[in-house]
Amino acid sequence: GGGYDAHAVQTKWQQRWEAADPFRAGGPEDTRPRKYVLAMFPYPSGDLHMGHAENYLYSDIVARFWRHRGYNVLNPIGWDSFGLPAENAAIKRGADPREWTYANIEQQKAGFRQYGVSFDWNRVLHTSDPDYYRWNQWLFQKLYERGLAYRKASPVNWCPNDQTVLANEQVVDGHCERCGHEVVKKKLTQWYFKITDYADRLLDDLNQLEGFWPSKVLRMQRNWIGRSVGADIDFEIEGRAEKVTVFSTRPDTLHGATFMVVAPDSDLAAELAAGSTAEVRMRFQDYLERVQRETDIERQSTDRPKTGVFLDRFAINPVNGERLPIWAADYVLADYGHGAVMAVPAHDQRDLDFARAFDLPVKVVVDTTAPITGAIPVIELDENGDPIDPTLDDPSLDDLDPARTGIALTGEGRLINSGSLNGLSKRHAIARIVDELTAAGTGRAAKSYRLRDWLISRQRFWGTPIPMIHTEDGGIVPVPEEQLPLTLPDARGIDLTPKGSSPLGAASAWMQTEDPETGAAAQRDPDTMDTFVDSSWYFLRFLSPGDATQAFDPAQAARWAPVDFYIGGVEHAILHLLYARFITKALYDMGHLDFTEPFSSLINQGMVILNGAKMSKSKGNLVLFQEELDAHGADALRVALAFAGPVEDDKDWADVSTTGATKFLSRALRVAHDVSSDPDVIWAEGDPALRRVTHRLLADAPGLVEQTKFNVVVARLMELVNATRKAIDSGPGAADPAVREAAEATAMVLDLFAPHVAEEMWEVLGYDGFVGLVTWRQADPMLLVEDSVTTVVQIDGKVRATLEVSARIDAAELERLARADARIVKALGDREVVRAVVRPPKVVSFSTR
Ligand code: ANZ
Repeated sequence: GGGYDAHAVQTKWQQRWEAADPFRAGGPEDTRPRKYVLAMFPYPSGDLHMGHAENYLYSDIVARFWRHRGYNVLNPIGWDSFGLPAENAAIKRGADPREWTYANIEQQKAGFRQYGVSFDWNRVLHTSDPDYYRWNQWLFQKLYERGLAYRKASPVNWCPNDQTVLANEQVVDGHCERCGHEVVKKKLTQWYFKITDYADRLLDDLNQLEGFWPSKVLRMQRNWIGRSVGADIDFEIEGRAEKVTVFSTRPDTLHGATFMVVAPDSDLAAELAAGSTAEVRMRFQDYLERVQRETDIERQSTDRPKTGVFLDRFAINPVNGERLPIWAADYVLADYGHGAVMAVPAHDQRDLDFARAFDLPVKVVVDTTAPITGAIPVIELDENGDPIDPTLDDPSLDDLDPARTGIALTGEGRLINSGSLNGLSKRHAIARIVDELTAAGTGRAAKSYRLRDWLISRQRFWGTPIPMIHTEDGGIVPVPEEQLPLTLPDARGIDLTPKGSSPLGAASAWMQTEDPETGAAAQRDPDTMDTFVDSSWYFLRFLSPGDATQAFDPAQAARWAPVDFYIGGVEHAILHLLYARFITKALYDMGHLDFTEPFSSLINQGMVILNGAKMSKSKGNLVLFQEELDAHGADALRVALAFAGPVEDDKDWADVSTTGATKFLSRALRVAHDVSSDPDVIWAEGDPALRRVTHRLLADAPGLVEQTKFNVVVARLMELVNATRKAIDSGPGAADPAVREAAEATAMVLDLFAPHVAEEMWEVLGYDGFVGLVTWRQADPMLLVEDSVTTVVQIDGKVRATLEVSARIDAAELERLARADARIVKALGDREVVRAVVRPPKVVSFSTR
């Protein structure tokens, strides 16, 4: 029992921090080693919520820890303040998205201050400030100069609810990542960033992050990039001048190709159909309309019946001159590989399903019953001891005929019916055919990726205007640098209701500009940038946030970046984290950075849930951060969350005890009040049992914090406070130096979790400065020895005393302890020791004769 006034304590220390600014990162004159700690910056969608409470607690624990360990720590905060929720809220209330956004930011700032987060408040940024998004525009133009930003007309993902296009990364299982509405395809001309140029590096560099990033995130990024290795093969087309190239991961099966399939929604299909009969054109058109209503997920589903249209056109197999009928079918996607495949039904299940549906030939070219290694077969014996013929149960190739079984032969085997490839294994056959195609000029080794270019145009208002001008003659030129930032017009007077095109397009005064070269009338680009552009480089802006001359200072980037500790939700595994990696590499290539990976280590925190369920407004089960803060104070909330379980796990608020945390904090504070020794008392004295608990915490906590086992550190702190209480009440008492030592260590380690109470303790203990800046006390290795042993002390062969000593004690120390022991001193009397035999840690033997 017995609380403490949490609010009085926290207000007092928050005011002192605000006045003294102790968490400001050191400048260039600071010679300490540096650490850059960052939690993914918040979106100002309203008050802070429990997810924020968790995320920024964890990064603050790490920041505070590194300060104690002697580092110059950068722990900045800013706001990801462009985006749809502000715009939707503004539309609903007929207000300005700007007002809504900045009011929320102010509220969140106040929330963070009340929560006691040790941010460097001198570096605050908001991505919706013109002096931030001006550098998005710089980045866009730099990418444009290097050919990494370009426009193309293409079928894009369109969210009918949000009335804007989405990047592939923002489509989750066919639905809008933001609002959950089903996404449809729409053909539009849009701006793209050429992330595919970086596909190999984005994939290969993941190896460097192994062990430093969650393996789940690494796996998701690898799958998302989705590199396939194979060959491009060129097929001649009857009645067409140009060849058609297909991508295949199995060029070894080229002799088994029996038809070709093109994506119905590709330009190629339209052209092939146009060159065919009137009947084909009609049937193709009908089919195309049907396919355009399907989602990619439906198209790739393996269990729906295959559909398609024969185009009455033919391709020629480059290795054997065979005529292959060309079909259009929805299982081939327009934007993968080349939008066309050579169909090998014997060895590809989708092709086989199609061939069986339309009665197309199936030709086996890999004998999957033929052993491909030189391994000696294991011969089994039957009950009579006779060898069982291992081939007896094995089906023959005839039994496996895919045309009859409907099962494609996708396994390993030896090539047959394939000319020069016959007898080769798959691997050797692939190498051979690639060589042969290369020599003949009809093919080459190739890779294909799942990754698509990043579509960054958005048809919404509250974002960075795209800094490009459309000239009268249809040309595109960058907005001249001296005209940047190209700022948003006042939202009032603009109809923000989503209509499928950008509201900026209707702001006619804003849209009108002139061609910077000729002065002729020209139009601005009406779209704004995806807000993931803003967050792809914000960690660099924190390093020189006020710089009006450049996006970031490369010298500061060299000092601080990459980020040492990054924390955020797993929902960004692909989106933000992939984009930030790409932009970092692009900036590296431009010579602005000396590193290629932005985040050296990454942690995904779990969620705060309630009674096993995700919290949400609609379920009415929200635990409100501000209410918890008001009820229990920052420290109890922080301790309760840190204690609730491992960082990566979900924490069920129903199991979290803020009351328990409050009790613990008042006990800790009471210990400090009870300490009656002087501040200048010497550590290294006093009750060894308590000292051992203190020093074990000092020794273990660093490793535990580095492994983000924060809950274990809190448990150990509780253990120390209990041990101290016991020492005061029923042990050596409050004046024992070990009690002061324990209280001081408690304050220092508690600072990671409950900084206000920790500062209060420190002051009560008689110190002036902030405990948040105190250097970590070194643990005494002597006190860390777990096992003590019993030493026997003899005088002239008779046992006179036993001692409890450390198992690792050395001979000199053991002899000193034995000679100093009161029983030995008494037993010796005035006799003189003429010989001492010391065998640590078990025996000391004194002889007096
Ligand atoms: C012939 C072949 C024979 C294939 C065989 C596979 C097995 P991943 O691994 O996903 O990269 N393909 C190529 N482009 C396609 C497209 N636009 N839409 C649908 N399928 C496409 O798959 C590569 C394989 O998928 C390629 O290799 C091609 O079929 C098909 F026994 O070529 B294969």
